[in-house]
Amino acid sequence: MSSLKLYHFPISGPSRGALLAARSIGVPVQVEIVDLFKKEQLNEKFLKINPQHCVPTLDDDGFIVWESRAIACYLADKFGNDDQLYPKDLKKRALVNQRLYFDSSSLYVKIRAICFPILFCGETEIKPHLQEDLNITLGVLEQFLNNSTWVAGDNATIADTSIYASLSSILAVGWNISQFPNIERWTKQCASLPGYEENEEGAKTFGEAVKKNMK
Ligand SMILES: N[C@@H](CCC(=O)N[C@@H](CS)C(=O)NCC(=O)O)C(=O)O
Repeated sequence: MSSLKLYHFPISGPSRGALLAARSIGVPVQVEIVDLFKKEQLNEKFLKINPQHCVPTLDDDGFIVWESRAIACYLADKFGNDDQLYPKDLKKRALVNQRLYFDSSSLYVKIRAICFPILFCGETEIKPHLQEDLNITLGVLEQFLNNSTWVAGDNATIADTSIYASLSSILAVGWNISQFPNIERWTKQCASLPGYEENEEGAKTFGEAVKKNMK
């Protein structure tokens, strides 16, 4: 019997992104918590599994892969019941990939730039240029949703689970998205994603940890 283990920390947006994808795919994963606040990612045992010592990390019967979006793609390709979550059609897949890279290289990066210094470097305020930078990126997400129910088409894909996991972190900090009506509509829709509540719990803890350090 094969075993699928996800090394996970619920406060981490990328980690929640991989789990949210697994929940949508419907594949059972055994979740093993790596407590980043206790620096458990630096334990010798975990370093042997992932020398980059980050969560999420997937172990599929000895096959190890990390990077949340790579994990989501792998799980969807291997265990998806159909190709709705990660289309096989070249152009549809390219659009999902584009949104995944948008999250990985832009949205998540801007959110991290705001939250990391407050969580770990003693800062107590959000710098105005970082605030503006994130809102510019949210403007792009708003455009994706102009004529599209989900971020990459008419049904939810792993681009939605990834982007929602990122966005929910900053929403939990109290980010105002009232100037982005499409994003507001889409975030409400995301409540229908399997694993939504579990994601919200982790995002809430993340938001509280950031807010606790803010003036
Ligand atoms: N691009 C990676 C980011 C992973 C990442 O940075 N994980 C952080 C938590 S949000 C982590 O494990 N940090 C601990 C460390 O690097 O030692 C992904 O999407 O999986």
